[in-house]
Amino acid sequence: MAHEVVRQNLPLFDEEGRAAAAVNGEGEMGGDAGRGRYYLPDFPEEDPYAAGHRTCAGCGPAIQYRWVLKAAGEDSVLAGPTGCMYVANSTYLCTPYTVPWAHTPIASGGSFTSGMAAGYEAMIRKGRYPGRYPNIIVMAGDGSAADIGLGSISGALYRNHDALFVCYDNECYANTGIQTSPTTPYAGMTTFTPFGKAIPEGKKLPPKNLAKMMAAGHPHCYVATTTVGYPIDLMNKTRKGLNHVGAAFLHCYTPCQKGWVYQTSMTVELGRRVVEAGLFPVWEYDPGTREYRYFHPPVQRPVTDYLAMQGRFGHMLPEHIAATQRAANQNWQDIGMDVPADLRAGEDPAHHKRLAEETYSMPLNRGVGA
Ligand SMILES: Cc1ncc(C[n+]2csc(CCOP(=O)(O)OP(=O)(O)O)c2C)c(N)n1
Ligand code: SF4
Ligand SMILES: [Mg+2]
Repeated sequence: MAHEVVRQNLPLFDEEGRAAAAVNGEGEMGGDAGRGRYYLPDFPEEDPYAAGHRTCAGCGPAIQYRWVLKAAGEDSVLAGPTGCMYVANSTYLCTPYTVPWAHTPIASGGSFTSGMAAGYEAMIRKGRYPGRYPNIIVMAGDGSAADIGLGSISGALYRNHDALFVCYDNECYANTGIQTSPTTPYAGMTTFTPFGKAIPEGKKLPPKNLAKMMAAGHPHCYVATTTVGYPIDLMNKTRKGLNHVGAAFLHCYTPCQKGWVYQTSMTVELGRRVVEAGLFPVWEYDPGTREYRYFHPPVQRPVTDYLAMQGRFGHMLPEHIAATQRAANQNWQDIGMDVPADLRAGEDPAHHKRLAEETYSMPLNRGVGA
């Protein structure tokens, strides 16, 4: 006799005024739009990713892991391909997980997770596993999900296994010493893309559009992008992906303090600024209607507000900043937003040269001449 596979249905958190709306610290619509701090009464107390890991202070992937697992809850099983979030979370006799977790080779996150999903389905049908179908999640780095393990994740999405496939994107191969990956942004300095006389911008290529590729290539899947700057959005998209019967893919922007060189307290701030600078569009793709829904941030910033916070962009020349602003402006247009005049002006290298001279040259020259 075949037993029924009972699936979980996780309720969504109230997002009103938290992720998308413009709210100030007092909870009112205000001038410093979208930058409030919020109390979430239904925030889960359970912490399947507990204290006790060994990631760097301010590690974005660790924040993402914690929130994804808070949203998923205790009835979950987890896989982690090789990368920082394998190595730093599985030191001998020390682990932050309170749920079952397994390491997979970097190339096999998708195939391993397919096997888990098919295994649970079969065991439940045969009456050999008494529980509900668990939340089956794999969280792979960008080196794994966008590069070495891309084929195996694409295969799992294509075959539509009922699991959530997450890419925690710290825009580099962090664990082996901050090497470039396909999602490293244009001009992002890594140990494999140093800047110098021959290549002053460091990285020459634009980042691979991983999530759009996943949505276009696997239109039956729930696909979404998010960042650690929007915790409720991240947790709700986790739950939507898990509630979707079939494969779901989540691409999450997660700053790497060590690789990007910024103040450790700025991880969540960067998660907002990258969106407000137009460099990481946040959206979700609904496989039912086959439509994209784009988040329109209430603040639009010049890319310099984002770049200036990180040492990995410190070498950029006016022409490189202008090229980055052009890419951001294209993103604004692609998600249906207007490009304000000051951001359009930023497409001209002379604009940045002028700004730099106004900001630094006069006080510096005065100091030297005195
Ligand atoms: C097939 C294979 N090639 C290379 C490695 C070495 N390696 C271990 S971790 C790692 C970095 C993975 O990068 P990513 O997936 O982005 O995770 P992160 O370290 O950034 O968290 C690499 C290249 C490996 N383990 N297996
Ligand atoms: S190197 Fe980056 S991704 Fe790895 S633990 Fe440190 S901050 Fe996190
Ligand atoms: Mg990485």
